[in-house]
Formats: sequence, C-alpha cells, structure tokens
Amino acid sequence: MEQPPLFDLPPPGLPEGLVYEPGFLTQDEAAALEALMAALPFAAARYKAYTARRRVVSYGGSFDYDANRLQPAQALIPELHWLRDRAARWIGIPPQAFVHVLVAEYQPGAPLGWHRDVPDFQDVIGISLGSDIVMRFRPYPPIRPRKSDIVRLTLAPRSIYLMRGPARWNWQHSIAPAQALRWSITFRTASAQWRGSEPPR
Ligand SMILES: O=C(O)CCC(=O)C(=O)O
Repeated sequence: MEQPPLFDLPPPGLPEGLVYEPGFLTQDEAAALEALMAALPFAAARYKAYTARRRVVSYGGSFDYDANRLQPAQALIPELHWLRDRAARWIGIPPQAFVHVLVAEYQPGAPLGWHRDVPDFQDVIGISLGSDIVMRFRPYPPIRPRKSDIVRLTLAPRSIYLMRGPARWNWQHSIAPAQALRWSITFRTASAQWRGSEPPR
C-alpha cells in the first residue's frame, strides 16, 4: 500500500502546513534536557517596550525588536547539537539550515501573545518539555475575527511541531498561560531574503 506523504496532510482541523508529532523525545532524553534547562541563563524576553513573562536564551541569532533585525548571538551550546541534528533530520534539511535557536521557559501563568514570527525566518520547529500546554492558532490577517476561528492544539511534553507554508504565514499563534513549568526549544530556518547572504552565527 502506498504511504501518505509525510508532511502533506495536516491533522484534522489544524492549519495546513502544521505537523505535530507526540513522543519525539524519549523519557531519558527529555529528562536530560530538563536538567540542562535548570542550568541555562534565562532572561526576560523583550519586545520593544514590553517585557514578556516568559524567559528566553537565544543561540545563533537574537531578534532585536528595536532595530527590527536579527543580531548575532552566542553559538549553539554543544549539549543541544544532537537535538538540532535530530530536528533537522525530521524535516530532511541540513542542521546548518537552522540559523536561530530559542529556548523559552514558561513559569506557571506565563503566556505568549498572538503573533506571527518575523519574516526573516521560514520554517519554525518547536519541541516541548515539562508540562502540557495549549497552542492556539487563528487566521491572519483576521478578516472578521470570531472566537470560533481559533484552533487549539495541546502540546505534550516530548512532542515536536513544524509550522510551514500556510500554518507559518496565514495564521498567527499564541501559547495559553502555562499551568505548570514548561519549556520550548524552537529552531528556525532563514527565509529567502537571507539566503545568499551570510546568516548570523
Ligand atoms: O513555546 C512555543 O512552543 C511557541 C514559541 C513561539 O511561538 C515563539 O517563540 O515565537
């Protein structure tokens, strides 16, 4: 029997181009990453004048919302190389295609507001650790926004998601306030406007 193409079919009801896979990490891998989280130098995320409640660490690049551009950031720490390589294999790209890695910590009650990632990035992959969280999606730009347009996906710890194509460009997403401590590790590729020029290291 013919296999369905891996990334062509969105889960029912979810934006096209969104791929979600629970159990991407083993229990042991997740435990090792959670131990690493405790040692990372998280700092409050800033968006222009606004300081978010989640705390982050950036690798490869750090988006400066005042200058509206990606600035170089520290290189990815060796402890995360295997995860970057595995995430790259999952979507069939070379690991070097990821130009930005963001590790985010959500303390209980910390949300992430509605947004679409800056156009400097193309694909976005996210890996979850800690506890369940609800990720929400709504069409963008909103024509006649209705609450019923919002689609919800519970992200389990150890899961992975990909936002690509319509899910990346025609939808916004947000993270509901965390019930318990949760972390995400997101990997981003560069959009076409960067290709051909040197991405930040
Ligand atoms: O925590 C997540 O999985 C979502 C992260 C996100 O949307 C972002 O960093 O822009």
